[in-house]
Amino acid sequence: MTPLPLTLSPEVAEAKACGAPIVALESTIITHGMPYPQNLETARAVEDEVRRAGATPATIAVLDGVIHAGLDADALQSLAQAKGVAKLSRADLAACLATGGTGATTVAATMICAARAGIAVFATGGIGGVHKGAEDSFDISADLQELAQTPVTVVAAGAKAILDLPKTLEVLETLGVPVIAVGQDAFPAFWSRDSGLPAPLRMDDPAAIARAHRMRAALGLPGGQLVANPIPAADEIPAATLAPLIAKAQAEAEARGIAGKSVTPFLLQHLFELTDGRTLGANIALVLNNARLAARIATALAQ
Ligand code: PSU
Ligand code: MN
Repeated sequence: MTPLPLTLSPEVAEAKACGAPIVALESTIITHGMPYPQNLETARAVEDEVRRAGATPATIAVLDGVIHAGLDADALQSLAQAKGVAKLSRADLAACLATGGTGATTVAATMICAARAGIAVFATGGIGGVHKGAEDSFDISADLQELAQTPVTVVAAGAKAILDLPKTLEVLETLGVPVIAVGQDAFPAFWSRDSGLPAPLRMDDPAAIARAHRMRAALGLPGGQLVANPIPAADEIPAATLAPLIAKAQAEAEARGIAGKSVTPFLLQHLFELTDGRTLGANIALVLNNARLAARIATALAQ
């Protein structure tokens, strides 16, 4: 059998060897989700936040045909500055590895790589989901299917508010993915704390979330969990402020015929411009908040 080209950074290898808590982090948020240099500053700050909370960060990307779990400073820097980096989801991973390529991993691809590296907890900003207008475009993120089949607990501030959140929750329910709100009953909406939709489940204790992760395995169920952690109140942008801007960005994407992998990066960039950078500030705050919670869940899981 072809061996999997997977390498752990020294820090991650050591944590694994002693069973210490590890938190996976994705790289598409760096290459496609935020502009330079805030993307690099955020990637570093998120890693530091995980360390401060007592866990080891493992930022995941594919470099020259090898999956890396844990990136050194040079790799992080070059990914953050590179233009035209491939955005790798489940469909792209094997081809990229087989051809010696380089690419950033989405939530779906990061979950796959984390699972292969033996990492059970992953923090990001917001997962992909069902896009507005999906009844015509059929644009549904591969992140949802991945949550149904790969056993990683993903901490996110809900799904991005550019999405059709009711449909996203319906698909997650159909796929049997537990969606667990933390500290409130409502499903959060990325830059805003409340989507106006109830979350199917609520758990306020990281240890309970870790127990539920183990219990799924005990049941023999594949797949992970979506932990929906609301953005801190001080950093949120009210949903009512964003709604007309999201509609504007959405209309612009349709007018320009943006499709496929480009949709999410286009909408995020457009909202950044329409809010004079406010969405970026909120995005950074919510990722840091998710990193802290993920470290606590990973710590509970390691005990
Ligand atoms: N979280 C963020 N910003 C991002 C993403 C997540 O705060 O840019 C990325 C993740 O990699 C996620 C992807 O998997 O957006 C979703 O892309 P798509 O809708 O094309 O599946
Ligand atoms: Mn898509």
